[in-house]
Amino acid sequence: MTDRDVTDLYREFGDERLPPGQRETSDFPVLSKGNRPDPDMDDWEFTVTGAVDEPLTLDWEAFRALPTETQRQDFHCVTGWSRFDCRFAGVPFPALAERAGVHDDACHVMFSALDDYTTDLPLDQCLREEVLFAFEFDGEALPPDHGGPLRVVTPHRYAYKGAKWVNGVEFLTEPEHGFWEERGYSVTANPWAEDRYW
Ligand SMILES: Nc1nc2c(c(=O)[nH]1)N[C@H]1C(S)=C(S)[C@@H](COP(=O)(O)O)O[C@H]1N2
Ligand SMILES: [Mo]
Repeated sequence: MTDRDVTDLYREFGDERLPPGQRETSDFPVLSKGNRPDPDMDDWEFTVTGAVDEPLTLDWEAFRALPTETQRQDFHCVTGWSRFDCRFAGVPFPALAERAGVHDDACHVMFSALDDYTTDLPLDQCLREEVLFAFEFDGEALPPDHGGPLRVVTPHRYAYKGAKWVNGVEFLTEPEHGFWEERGYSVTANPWAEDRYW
């Protein structure tokens, strides 16, 4: 498995690794809107729907057969803390997109999760190697509180863009908004531009 350090991606967006208005913490706080789901992995399914050539329904074994990578990434929460050097292993978003065959007119993505959380991002912000469907953190299975068995991580965006307990991706031809985006959080969520709310 390749091990890639993507902690320098901030250079694309700003001068400092720590985005403005953030403070660094060595903890990994847990932020969830509700209860933690506890899926039975024999029934677990991941779906890819919308503007694709091949809609997919993958069980855990099929999902884990996708290409994987380990990355060192930073994690920026919109409430003001950042955690440097998280090691996540997962499936890069572009690998999943390629497998499904995304239509040319797709421009946006909706992620959905087992706790009914949803979050959306423009497609070009998802088609990046560092957007991972992560199943491992620091060499161990991703802890349930942090979204295990599977979550999204978005080191170039505030962490609310990373759906914990993710179980579906929909490719959209028009933007739609997710749980926090409907409640006034930024759709773009660039930490170096402090796109927090709108
Ligand atoms: N499914 C789901 N994903 C979620 C959330 C949630 O409530 N449900 N909270 C989001 C928010 S607001 C943040 S800051 C991060 C927190 O991730 P953590 O609990 O691993 O720190 O998860 C995001 N993903
Ligand atoms: Mo958050």
